[in-house]
Amino acid sequence: MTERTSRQPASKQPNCDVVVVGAGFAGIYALWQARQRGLSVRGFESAPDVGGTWYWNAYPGARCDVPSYNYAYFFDSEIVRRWNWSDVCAYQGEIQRYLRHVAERCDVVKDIAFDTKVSSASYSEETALWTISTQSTETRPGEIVVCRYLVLAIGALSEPKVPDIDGASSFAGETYFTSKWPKDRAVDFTGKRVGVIGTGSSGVQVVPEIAKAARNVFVFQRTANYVIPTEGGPIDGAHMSALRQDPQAVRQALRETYGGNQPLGIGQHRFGELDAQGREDALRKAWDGKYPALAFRDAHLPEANAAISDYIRKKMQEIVADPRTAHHLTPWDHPYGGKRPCRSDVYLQTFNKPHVRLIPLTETPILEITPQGVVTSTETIELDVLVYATGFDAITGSVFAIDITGIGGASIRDAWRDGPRNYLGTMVHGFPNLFLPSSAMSPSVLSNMATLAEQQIDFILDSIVWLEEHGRPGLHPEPGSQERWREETLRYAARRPGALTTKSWYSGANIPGKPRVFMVYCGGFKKYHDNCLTELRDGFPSYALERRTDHKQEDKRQPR
Ligand code: N01
Repeated sequence: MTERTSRQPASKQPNCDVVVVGAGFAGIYALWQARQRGLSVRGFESAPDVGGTWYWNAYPGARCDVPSYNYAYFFDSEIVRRWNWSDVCAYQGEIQRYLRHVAERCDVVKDIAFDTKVSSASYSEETALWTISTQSTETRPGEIVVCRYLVLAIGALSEPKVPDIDGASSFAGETYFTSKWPKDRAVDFTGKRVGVIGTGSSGVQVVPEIAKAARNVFVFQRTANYVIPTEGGPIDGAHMSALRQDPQAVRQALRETYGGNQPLGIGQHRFGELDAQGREDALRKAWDGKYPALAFRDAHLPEANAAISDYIRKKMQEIVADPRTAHHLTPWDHPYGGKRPCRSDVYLQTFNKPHVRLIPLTETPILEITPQGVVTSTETIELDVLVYATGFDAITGSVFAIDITGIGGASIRDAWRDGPRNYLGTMVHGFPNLFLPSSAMSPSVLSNMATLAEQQIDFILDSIVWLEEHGRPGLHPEPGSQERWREETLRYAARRPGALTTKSWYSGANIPGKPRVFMVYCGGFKKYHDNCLTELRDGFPSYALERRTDHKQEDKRQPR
């Protein structure tokens, strides 16, 4: 593939109103919402089908780890009423089929150019338009599209982390990445010696599946993570019927919660209200209910969090038979929630099988990868297959993968050199009419991403309609608003146990050289949503409003 890098002269006429990049939860809904508002749209997606993260992460065992009846669209009651999930936590294939179903029902598939990667996006102050270039391939020339509004629904976890291990490319066996799993064939592990590097959510889900067929599985773990029970099996019929009675009420209610999920009502008491026995009972009840982190109403406070962390550590060690393996699998170095916890009822149990071995890299680090396998400080482990579950250049990686320039030709890579800056997690100063759903400083991965996708796209399209109605060509936040939002994000992070002290992708710590900034807003979904509503209601007091430079349309309001 070759990449078109030359900047195109700014066109004065848009080809369409809105360009949406990405066809996952947010992108599909953005295309539909834009059409509903009478705007013309174009969509671009690098994959051959819709799905976004649920297209690419097709590794065995990939599934949602919040209930699918929550992790779904609610904007269309008929979708809620007609779609039947086969499992409380649906697997990847079913979620991708669901997204295809919604895209077809909304009739947006025709708007999307698949197999098309957007390589650059540049804003012209002269025209208040964005020019988007797509990468040319051997069979197809790149395309230039000019639009008024650009929605980058490119996901927070879509730019895979390239492992920085010496000799990685020399490995002679089969190599796979959980984040780009082959779609055209089933990978056969039967009788093979398989190494898996990485023990985050992807590693935890894929290891038990590989262990079903492989001769040997070697799990290379750098940092132990919390693994808590998950839900599974058919969805309770009564629960689903209640939810289907009034999906729009549920949609509204989800936005009033902390995390965008239906409240489970598990932790009834505050930590301080209970004696030692009461705490133990609450912890056991929450563990049995599959949500140990909800044992107490104030589970986020340090004392309660410490009790929850200890309890989960104890339960994890009870599951693993070999005490040394159990010790290494237990996360001693950070509190619960410092890293994103994993959910599985089979991962820890897999280490009780004789052909599965944990290699704790804290004791025996990887020195290099050779054609034969992985060399650690104490041994050479020969492998037929190597699976990388090494994660993503989260949140900013997908943004930097596109060459984005705003006012004065300023690059977003420069604007975010010291870490991302934006307002309400969606817009960046100096980049008018560029919208970034699921990006930095939004509730993103600490909330239900499907609830967030709908809420953010509603906010974005409401903002666009406001601009149209008020004859304003451009909107972007004031620098002061960004700073205020960044401070608020960091203030909430400081209250979250382990957020600022744990090495995690939440703060860019998994990528060497990446600025360490906590990138997730943890003030809660409701607070976030209320902030968005206030801006809309009050006419965007925290934003700069651009004027037309061609003076064709007279401004009715003074710019702030
Ligand atoms: O990635 P991760 P992921 N040598 O970054 C290790 C979502 N998700 O793909 O912790 C050795 O969590 C790294 O070690 P360390 C979810 O939000 C959801 O698993 O950096 N090891 C870590 O163990 C999740 O949080 C679901 O020390 C190396 C692992 O690789 C996010 O996606 C399912 C290494 C990476 O873990 C990312 O999850 C899957 C190296 N050089 C994903 N480099 C659901 O269930 C990295 N590691 C919904």
